[in-house]
Amino acid sequence: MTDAPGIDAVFDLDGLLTEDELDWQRRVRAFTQERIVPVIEDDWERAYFRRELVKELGDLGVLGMHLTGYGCAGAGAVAYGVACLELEAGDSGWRTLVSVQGSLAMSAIHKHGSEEQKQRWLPGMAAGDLLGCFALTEPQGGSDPAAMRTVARRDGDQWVLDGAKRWIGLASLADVAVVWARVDDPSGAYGEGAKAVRGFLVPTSTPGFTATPIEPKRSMRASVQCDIALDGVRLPADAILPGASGLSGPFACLNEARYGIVWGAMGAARSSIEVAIERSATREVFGRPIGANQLTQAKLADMVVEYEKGVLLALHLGRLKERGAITPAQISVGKLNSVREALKIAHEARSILGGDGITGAFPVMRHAANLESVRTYEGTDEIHQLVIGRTLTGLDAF
Ligand code: TGC
Repeated sequence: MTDAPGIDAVFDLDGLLTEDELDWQRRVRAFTQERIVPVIEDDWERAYFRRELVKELGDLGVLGMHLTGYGCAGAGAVAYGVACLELEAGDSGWRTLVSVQGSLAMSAIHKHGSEEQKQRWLPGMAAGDLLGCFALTEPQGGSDPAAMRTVARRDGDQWVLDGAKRWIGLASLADVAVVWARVDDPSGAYGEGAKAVRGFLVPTSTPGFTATPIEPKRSMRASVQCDIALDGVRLPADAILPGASGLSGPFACLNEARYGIVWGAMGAARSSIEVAIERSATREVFGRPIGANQLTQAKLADMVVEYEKGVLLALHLGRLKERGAITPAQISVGKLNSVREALKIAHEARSILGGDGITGAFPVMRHAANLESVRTYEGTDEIHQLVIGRTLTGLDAF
């Protein structure tokens, strides 16, 4: 370590947080430093998912931490965001796990499930004893869920699901999959029109459900993303989520996950900046530390400016969310900005590290590679630009 004052010398985010939020920050940061950082380079290199950490994350209270009841912590939106930032400072894959479990799978059950479904699944998921996944995206593309082909057919008092999903985080490890499918029910009893999109809770042990990890990946290597095949998956009538009809059901969950990314990506950015500052003070070229050069200082300054803007935007969105006043277009602004700027910051940090920056001795290439996934899932840059564009103009350009 060096004596370089670091990011906090310019700007003190902590002063804007409550005691409760600071407590979450301290605890999740300690977990990340003790349990993720020491092993992540090796895990990432070997494409190894460290399953035992899931239970530890449950014990820490971060799985579904922003939900209330059913063993969930009932934390505020900013506390959840801060936790995402700290986890992603370790690795995007671990923040992704918390997003998939808490913001997507648990949130779908919490928002749209029956009381019985909530009692059955949520306490075990909050504790980290059960894993969930969220199966929306299909092989033909993720940007247009309205083109969904997976079908749920009513057969007597059962549902039968057929179709395929792709890029589904944790699917091969999950106990339950939240599967979105187009209901083939001419009676119209399960949604206005015969083809409403509905959610189903599918225990992954159900015959006909297969999840296969997608390999090899050059990103998110310490995490698991899968193809899912649904071949005549038979479910009881009460497997349907009663509270969601239409695409607004899954989109409401995507809002939660996208919000977490607004904060999380800034964690990868902070980690990249910290290592660049450290290196600037210790690496000497032309007889002095590289941080004494104007070009290096300009890079560091620009990185910190974007980091601070990103965190302030995340905090603003968090406070709006806590008041119930956040809109999807605002979340799009945050997701677009955070991931785009975090990627630029990681690349700039790599340039400050020189050749060493491409090695596994430093985290920046891992962050940059992971952020390519984060940039693509939960709405690409282009999708968020078009959501913002539609809000600005009132014109749909999809
Ligand atoms: P549109 O006509 O705009 O909307 C259809 C219905 O949905 C409602 N809605 C929303 N509700 C809540 N939150 C939002 N953000 C919403 N956006 C739309 C809307 O009000 C409407 O409701 P209703 O009741 O009137 O029917 O639908 P559209 O097809 O025109 O939407 C266009 C677009 C591009 C915005 C949408 O398709 C979109 O967001 N596309 C991107 C989808 C996406 O993010 N895909 C990636 C999924 S990532 C994933 O599945 C897991 S990744 C993590 C992992 O598993 O590892």
